[in-house]
Amino acid sequence: MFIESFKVESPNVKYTDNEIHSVYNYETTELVHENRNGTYQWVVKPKTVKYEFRTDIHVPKLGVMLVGWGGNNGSTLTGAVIANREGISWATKDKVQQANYFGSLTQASTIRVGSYNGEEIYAPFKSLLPTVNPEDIVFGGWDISDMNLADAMARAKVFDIDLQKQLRPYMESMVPLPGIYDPDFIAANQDERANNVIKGTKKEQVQQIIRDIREFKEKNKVDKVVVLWTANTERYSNVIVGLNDTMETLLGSLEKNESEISPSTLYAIACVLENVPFINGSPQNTFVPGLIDLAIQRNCLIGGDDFKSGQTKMKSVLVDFLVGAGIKPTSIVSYNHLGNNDGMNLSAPQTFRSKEISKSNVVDDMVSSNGILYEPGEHPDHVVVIKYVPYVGDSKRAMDEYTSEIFMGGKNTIVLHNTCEDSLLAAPIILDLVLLAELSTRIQLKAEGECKFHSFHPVATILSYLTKAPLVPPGTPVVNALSKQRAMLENILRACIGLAPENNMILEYK
Ligand code: NAI
Ligand code: DG6
Repeated sequence: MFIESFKVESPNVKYTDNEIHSVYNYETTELVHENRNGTYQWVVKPKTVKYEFRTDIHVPKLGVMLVGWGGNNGSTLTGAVIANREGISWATKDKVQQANYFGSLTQASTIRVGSYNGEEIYAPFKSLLPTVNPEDIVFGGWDISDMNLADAMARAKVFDIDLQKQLRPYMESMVPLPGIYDPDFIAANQDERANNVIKGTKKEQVQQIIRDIREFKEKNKVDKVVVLWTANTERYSNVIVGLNDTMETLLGSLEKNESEISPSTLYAIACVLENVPFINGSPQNTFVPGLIDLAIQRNCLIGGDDFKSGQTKMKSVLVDFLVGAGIKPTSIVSYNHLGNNDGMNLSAPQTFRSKEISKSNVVDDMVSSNGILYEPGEHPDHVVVIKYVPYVGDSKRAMDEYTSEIFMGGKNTIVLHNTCEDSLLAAPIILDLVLLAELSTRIQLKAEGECKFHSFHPVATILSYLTKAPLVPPGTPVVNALSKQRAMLENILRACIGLAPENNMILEYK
């Protein structure tokens, strides 16, 4: 059964006019590897840590500035939110289609609240805590192409033509601000698109981005801004001691106009200096160590990398299932072909390499979780191929072959073929990223023994469900398995309203 909303009544939870305050017992374990009577053994000690959470319930008026606003993802997300807001429906050859948010965790998924009269009760994910309504977001942003959003939507060829016609009047007047362009970081084939660029030194470019954010905020009367990179995939920046390895060297390199600071890092510097959350939806290492250092020093949220939309999402489900079932994946081969501008940009070896890295590291945690199947250091063969095929446009084809060793030397091969518009997978993920990033900046926590409440670590691991290569603070485990990432996010939000983690034990019926 589905319910729209609920309220928690507990001595551990207090709702005031300003916040939800919860006291939460975090049940965890402490591991000790100790010498007992001459032999080392692992000892596991269950442990409870008391936490307090405070969530500000004032939902701000939110501005979202997309870097690459005029691209396929940017124009698709903007059009989709308008279509939902305006209640637009359109004729397809099959039926009259209503706008929806399918594919968005926050807008279209549910959480289990409990059982009632023998029935499982579910509520919207977004009913856990007050979140911004997507339809209240003001969109804006930058693009190195000056095309207005209506023409950009037509260029993207993602939406049905009847929908495009209805959206055009809303989107014609939306024109991206000039962007930071450096041909050294993206494919040469993007050059003819770059007719809307910020001039000047790198420092001047950062200053312009800061001015843009301030003016956008002022003009649209928004309380908060989140910036998200959905521009072209860049090549990796070289990480060099003295250049970008610390906050000081990175800011020093900015002063010196060093060529190795990528455009995405420049936007990120501007955002962190302005205390505006910055999310990277592409695979490149925007967050060089110096930038992470800067974000930590300034306590400004950063999150990334690379939207986990299709093939990789499936991989982080399937490999988790196989390894969790005691089956040993030994070879994973993933082909993609696509014909949109992203595909064209990825046809250059350096940008492809960034994508290859983020698509390939995704099974590491699952493989290393099972020392029965894998020797230390052993890995499945894992190959990723991407080809540009203009004819298929945004309708990406992903083909995967998983070969595994099963019982008694047997072999199992699973083959998947997925076809769908890439931007229709990515747009709802962008929405979730900005909504959850905003929400997480309203949460404060304090563990027992800490004297002051503080925000989450600025490197936002809470967003990992939505990214292929989750950015984590130095020394933190990376979790790629999709079910664990979802559980982490959901259970943290549950803790904020004093609910236990979803443990699926259903003991009341055992
Ligand atoms: P797109 O090529 O259609 O859009 C990118 C836009 O960024 C273009 O309009 C381009 O002019 C603009 N741009 C490039 N450099 C810029 C800069 N420095 N400043 C401002 N604007 C700039 O690509 P699409 O399909 O929208 O994808 C965007 C990014 O998202 C790509 O990096 C892609 O790899 C990544 N991504 C996409 C996924 C999907 O399912 N669609 C999933 C995962 C990641
Ligand atoms: C080729 O794979 C193009 C890429 O931009 C991907 O479409 C995108 O990163 C989505 O990847 P995945 O693995 O999540 O489907």
